[in-house]
Amino acid sequence: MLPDSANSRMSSDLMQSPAWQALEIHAQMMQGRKISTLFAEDPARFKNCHVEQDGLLFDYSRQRITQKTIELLVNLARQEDLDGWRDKMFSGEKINTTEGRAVLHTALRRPADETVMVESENVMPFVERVRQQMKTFTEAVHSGEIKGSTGQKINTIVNIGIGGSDLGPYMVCEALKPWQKADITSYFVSNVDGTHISEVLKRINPETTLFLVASKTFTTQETMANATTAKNWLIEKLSNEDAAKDHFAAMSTNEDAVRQFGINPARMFPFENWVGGRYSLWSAIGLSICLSLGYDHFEALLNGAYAMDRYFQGAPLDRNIPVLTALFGIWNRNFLGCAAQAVIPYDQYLHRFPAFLQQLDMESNGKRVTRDGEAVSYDTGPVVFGEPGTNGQHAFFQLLHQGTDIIPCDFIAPKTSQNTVGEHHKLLLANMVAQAEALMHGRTLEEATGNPQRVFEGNRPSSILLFEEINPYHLGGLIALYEHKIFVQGIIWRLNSFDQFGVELGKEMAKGILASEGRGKSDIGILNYF
Ligand code: G6Q
Repeated sequence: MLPDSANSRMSSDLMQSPAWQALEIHAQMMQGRKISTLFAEDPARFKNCHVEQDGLLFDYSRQRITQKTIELLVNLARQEDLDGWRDKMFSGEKINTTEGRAVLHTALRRPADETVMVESENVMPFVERVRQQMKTFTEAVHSGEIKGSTGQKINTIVNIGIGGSDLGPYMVCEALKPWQKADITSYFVSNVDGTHISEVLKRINPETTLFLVASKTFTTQETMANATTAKNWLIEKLSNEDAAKDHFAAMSTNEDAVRQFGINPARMFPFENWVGGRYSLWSAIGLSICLSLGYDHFEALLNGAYAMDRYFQGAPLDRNIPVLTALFGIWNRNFLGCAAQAVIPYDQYLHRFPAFLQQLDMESNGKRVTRDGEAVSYDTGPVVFGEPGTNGQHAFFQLLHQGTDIIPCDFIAPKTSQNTVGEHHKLLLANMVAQAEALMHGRTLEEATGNPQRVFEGNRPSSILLFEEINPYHLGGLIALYEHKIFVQGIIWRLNSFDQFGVELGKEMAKGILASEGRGKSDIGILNYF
């Protein structure tokens, strides 16, 4: 039960609250303030506006903020009881109220000897049992102890899943390519467009392939269609009705459906409904990561995330990287009016990170009703998009520099590259810093020798996240950082970040349309042309 003061606060409008009002007044005072002037006024601005933590440097000196802004934003977080909500999440309270579920992706990376209670049961023994199941299976596949139905060693993994059961593991496997097992090739199939599975099936050998069906519900239309196609293909190619039992595994919460599909229950890797799809790469859904990279690297990923969890729980709010990134996001969205957020990794291996983050952020906080069911009167989650630098520079950065919208950027880079070739890494990092500086300084009409087309208004905010290197440990930390950023923003916007009713309407309508096919003329014009 929340204290009374909190209850009365919840029912009043966030925008009328003291902390929000103080920020409104501050925002008026900050109008017209230039980031470059803030630098000129404080030669130690970089020193004062960065945090170093466990191989990560967070430079927020190019945000349009002062220490006062941070103080007021922290007040807002306190007013919304961030500490209390954070503790509730970590301790297994059912903060996903619309679905009546705890939110415990953080339990998946905790050491086995810790205790996390859900409905008076410690979930850690279950978490550890599944981790051991994943480890044993991974090692048996790699050693050749587990073979295909014709006795051949498995050398190909095909993960079939979509949304949260695809984007996370796929992004991680791409990001950690240098750790990929030399004798394993991994594919990820998600789209119901038959092209996706067909292009993979063209390239693989049924005798040496293991299909992983990743689906929390095991009812998702796209995944079941792709899994069925894969199963039929396998049976036909191997002329063996039973082949699926040696060539399929499942990661799911739905044991009955897995059994019905014909997958050996011993090859089912379970997880619980307190793991949301987009937060599930740490669970059994990460089996494709284990098989692609080795269990030890999956463990390092978990450890990196766990270290970030501990830091998020313990660091003071005004020095806490996930909290600060969230607060700057709130400042930019609600007080500077920025409707989008770009995420630009200067690391080719992170090329799927923006796509992963799009789901994590937009599915979590793309909502217009509070956790109490009231319509919000303020803006919530921004549009999140990105591409790796430097590619993005030659594409949409035009709009970032000279467009009519101000779009804050997060730049992410490793200090050390996994591939030291000539001067490439120097060039890469120089480009990143140049973009951040150009966004901030812009170019005046005078500097542009009177040519208005060449004027950049500047004063556009950005942050830099600089990692020692992108390895399994730091990638775990990076993902957890963004998970917590999104959590903090959801708390401040008073949302339930852990449901996703917005993706369901279209799914239901697709079913209806499919069922109506062949029943004569449709009211939906385009259908008459299919
Ligand atoms: C994620 C969403 C969604 C989900 C997919 C796949 O948070 O809920 O992206 O992950 O729809 O669902 P299944 O894992 O149940 O197939």
